[in-house]
This record gives sequence, C-alpha cells and structure tokens, in this order.
Amino acid sequence: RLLQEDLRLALDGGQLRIGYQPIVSVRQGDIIGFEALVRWHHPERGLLLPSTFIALAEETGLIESIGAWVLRQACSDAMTWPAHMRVAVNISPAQFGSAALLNHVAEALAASGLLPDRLELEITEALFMNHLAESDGFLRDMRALGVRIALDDFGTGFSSLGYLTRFPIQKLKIDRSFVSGATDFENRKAVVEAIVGIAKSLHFETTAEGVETAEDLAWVRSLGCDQAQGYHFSKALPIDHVGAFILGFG
Ligand code: G
Ligand code: G
Ligand code: NA
Ligand code: MN
Repeated sequence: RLLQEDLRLALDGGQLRIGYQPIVSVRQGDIIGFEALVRWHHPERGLLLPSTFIALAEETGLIESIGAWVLRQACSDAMTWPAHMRVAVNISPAQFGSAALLNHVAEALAASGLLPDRLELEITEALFMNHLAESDGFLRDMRALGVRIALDDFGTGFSSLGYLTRFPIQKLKIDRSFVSGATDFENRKAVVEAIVGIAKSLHFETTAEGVETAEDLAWVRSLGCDQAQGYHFSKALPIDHVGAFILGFG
C-alpha cells in the first residue's frame, strides 16, 4: 500500500502527534517556549519523522489540512502551559503561498484563545528568500494578527541584509550545522558571530539550534545568543510529558 494513501487516513485516524522541543533562554536558563514538530505514528511502520512524509504531504496537497491541524493543536496545547511560554510552528513552502494559511492561523488563535504574540511561525530562510513577493504579503498579514515570525535554518539561505531590514521579523534561528560541536571549527564560529552581530543590530532575537552538549551551550552563551535549543535540553516531547518537564526544569 502506498504511504500516500495512508497519509490521507492518518490525520482523521489520530495517527499524527506533535512533539514539543523546549527552547531555553541562555542568560536566565528558563524555558521560553516549545517548537512543535509533527510525528506520524504509523500503525505498521512505527514512528515516522517529518522528513519521510512532509514532502509527500506537500506534493499531494495534504499539507494544507495537516498544517491547519498542527496550528490548532499547538495553540490549544500552549494554553495549558505557563502564560509566558510561546509555541513555534513550522510553515512549509506549499502552505506559504496559500490564502488559506491566514484563515488557519486566525482560526487556531480564536478557537484556543491563545494570545497572538505567544504563537511564532518558523519559515526557512531559503523559503523566505525564494518567495520575496509572497513573503511581503504574508508577513504583513501576520503582523496584523500580532503573530511572531522566526527565520529558520538561518545561515544556509544567503539572505540579503537589505531584505532583513525591510521585513517584520522577530527572530533568527541559527542552523544547527553551525552550532553542534562548533567549538572545533573556527569558520563556524565566524558564521555564528556574524549572525549574532546582525541580529543584535537589527533587534532580532537569536536561537541557536542543535545545542547538544554543555560545551555547545557555553559556546553559544559566549557568543551572545539569546536562546538555545537541542538535545542538551531535550528532544521533542509528547504533550503529556511537557508539564512534568516544565516543573522539573532548571
Ligand atoms: O522533527 P525533525 O524531527 O525531524 O523535523 C524535521 C523537519 O520537519 C523540520 O525541519 C521542520 O521544519 C519540519 N517539520 C516538523 N514539523 C512540521 C510541521 O508541522 N509542518 C511543517 N510544514 N514542517 C514541519
Ligand atoms: O529544521 P528544523 O530546525 O525545524 O528542525 C528541527 C529538527 O532538528 C528536528 O528534526 C529535530 O528532531 C532536530 N533536532 C533538534 N535538536 C537537535 C540537536 O540537538 N541535534 C540534532 N542533530 N538535531 C536536532
Ligand atoms: Na523549525
Ligand atoms: Mn532549523
């Protein structure tokens, strides 16, 4: 049987679940929020990660309903967390061009009652740069709603600094390829230092992704990153483990 046919049934069948990975403030050491990462608990194939089905969802158009579900679920889950914590949701290229996205975001906020500034949408730097025309309208719509925007996988997508100043973005997420084990490599250090410098001068927050060890954390702290995310703190957790993780953290 084709994976594609299974994916149609997965959403209605409750086989899609969200894992929540904590994002930690480097200075205070507290949890500032969680990134929502979708997982598919396939009845025969077991746990499938997004790399195995997000592209398929995009090709088949299923990403629209999956994306709407993730937004609704993530916003309602975030309502069970302390009120200062945000939830970050990934938006893929196929969702980005669609007029339905604005409605899905607005509906997820309205249905959950989540304050808009607790929702952060992650779009990859490459997506942003390749769709500048759509980006403009999308970011304006999101700003009107009060939702925050993060550029994901930053450092891999050749942004022009001119564009960064023109768009209402609040955060750069530094790609983990520059972060994990980076103390060993001078060139990676130069990249992260440059990104943090740009972010500071443009008043964006920075999150270092892929912080896997205490050494990685000490290093991103020394470079002035605001937040860190990675296996050093936790992998993505099922929603029913998030409450205990928050209580036990720090
Ligand atoms: O969770 P890792 O666990 O494998 O996630 C891999 C990639 O899948 C991430 O880079 C992320 O951008 C993408 N991804 C995870 N969850 C979602 C989602 O809900 N929607 C979209 N569009 N992409 C997602
Ligand atoms: O592309 P995006 O940044 O949204 O991807 C998140 C992906 O990164 C997920 O697949 C998640 O499982 C993975 N991830 C999260 N933390 C770490 C980490 O510390 N090291 C590595 N190698 N991957 C991580
Ligand atoms: Na992401
Ligand atoms: Mn990323």
